[in-house]
Amino acid sequence: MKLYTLFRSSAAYRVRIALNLKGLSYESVGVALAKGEHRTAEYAAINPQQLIPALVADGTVLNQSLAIIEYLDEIYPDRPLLPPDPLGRARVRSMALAIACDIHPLNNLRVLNYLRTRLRQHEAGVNAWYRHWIAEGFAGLEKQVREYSIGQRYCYGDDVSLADICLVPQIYNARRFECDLGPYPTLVAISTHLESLAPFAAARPEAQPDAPA
Ligand SMILES: N[C@@H](CCC(=O)N[C@@H](CS)C(=O)NCC(=O)O)C(=O)O
Repeated sequence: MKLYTLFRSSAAYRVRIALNLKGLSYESVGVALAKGEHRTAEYAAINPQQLIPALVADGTVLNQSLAIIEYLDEIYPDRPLLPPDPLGRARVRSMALAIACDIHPLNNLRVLNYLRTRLRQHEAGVNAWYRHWIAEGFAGLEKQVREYSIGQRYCYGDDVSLADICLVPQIYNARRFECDLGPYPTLVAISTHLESLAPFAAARPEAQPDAPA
């Protein structure tokens, strides 16, 4: 398998965690967003949505991190990433989608660049935007994990799931932009536990081949 990735891309980080949880080896191909490499015709031929990640698997290209992860979960069902019951799956997907659909897209590079260039926002305004949407999303998630987590080790129950795969990269982003995580002690406790697990640790940005030395 070949993963088009960037060390600090949280969507790629999700897929790296899932690949590691499934014990699948892959080759990393770095795509430098800051240099606009995802905007090239060459990359558009790989991923028509021109975002990362993209995964080459089984002779085809997959995109959208959650679609990739659910595909991997179906093809490699050992160590499932979704609970066995419909209610559990709905709750895990609710938390994963809160991050992947409601927080992350608002703080994506192209959105921040639009604020900077077209709307002429200075860096303080961009950072305030970033922190606002993290706070909005994390407030609801904190309540959910308090209800669903057993022992503050995983977002749902007592096993790793798609929600955990989405949480850890989003906490990384929040720390990178110096968001106040004080109001979300359960999210932080869960993320700290997850970060100590080998599949998560191997996927962290600093451990990637395209990370700066
Ligand atoms: N919903 C997509 C989001 C992918 C995405 O936005 N990736 C970011 C990096 S984390 C990207 O390629 N951004 C390029 C840009 O904003 O121009 C997924 O989950 O795969």
